[in-house]
Amino acid sequence: STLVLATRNAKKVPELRAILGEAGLDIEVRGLDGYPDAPDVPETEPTFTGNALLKARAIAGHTGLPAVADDSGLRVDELNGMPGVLSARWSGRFGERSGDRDAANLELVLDQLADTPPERRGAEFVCAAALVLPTGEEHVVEGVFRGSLTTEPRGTNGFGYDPIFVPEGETRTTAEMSPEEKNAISHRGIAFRALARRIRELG
Ligand code: ITT
Repeated sequence: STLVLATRNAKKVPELRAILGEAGLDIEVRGLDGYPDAPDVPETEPTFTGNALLKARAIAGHTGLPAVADDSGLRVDELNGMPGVLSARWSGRFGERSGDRDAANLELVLDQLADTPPERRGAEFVCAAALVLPTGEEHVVEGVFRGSLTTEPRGTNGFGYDPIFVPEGETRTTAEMSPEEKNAISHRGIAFRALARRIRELG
């Protein structure tokens, strides 16, 4: 069988493919590359779950195939959970999908925490993953990844806030880990593995 992952982020497709494979599921995962007319769904909901469902519903409707979408972001304790669902757009550099945008977002968080000591630099990545079937049936799961924020960016792997995020019990940032190491413990890894279990239960 086939499912479509509703993302334009090229790093997410191989990750879901690998996780479904490890779960023993023989499912072809397609990105949106083959669907140039797929709607670009604005993330207008106030929650990760709401946005993941919006995207998955739109792509299931467009393709007629089961669709998975995820919405994710960083919640910073000291900033009362911000940037949260605004993580991709935090610095106001709307619409950019370049490393520049990521760098601007990360610098803004570091600036806002300039006076915050190490013991109050806690943060978590959150990922909601939604599966919508052509029948309209919907499933949502969530993954949370606790850690703390550095004062300087370190590492070149990953994307977004990875250069400033150190997982609980680690000394390296997630940008200093291999993709496999990060996926084994990350919010998206947790959510996608939970989704794989859900798919297996569906048969
Ligand atoms: P799609 O919406 O097309 O899937 P996206 O990259 O914009 O792609 P999100 O809407 O889930 O994905 O936005 C997540 C933002 O949160 C992302 O731009 C990063 O700034 C941050 N983020 C999420 N997961 C992250 C991770 O694993 N490492 C670093 N930053 C992350």
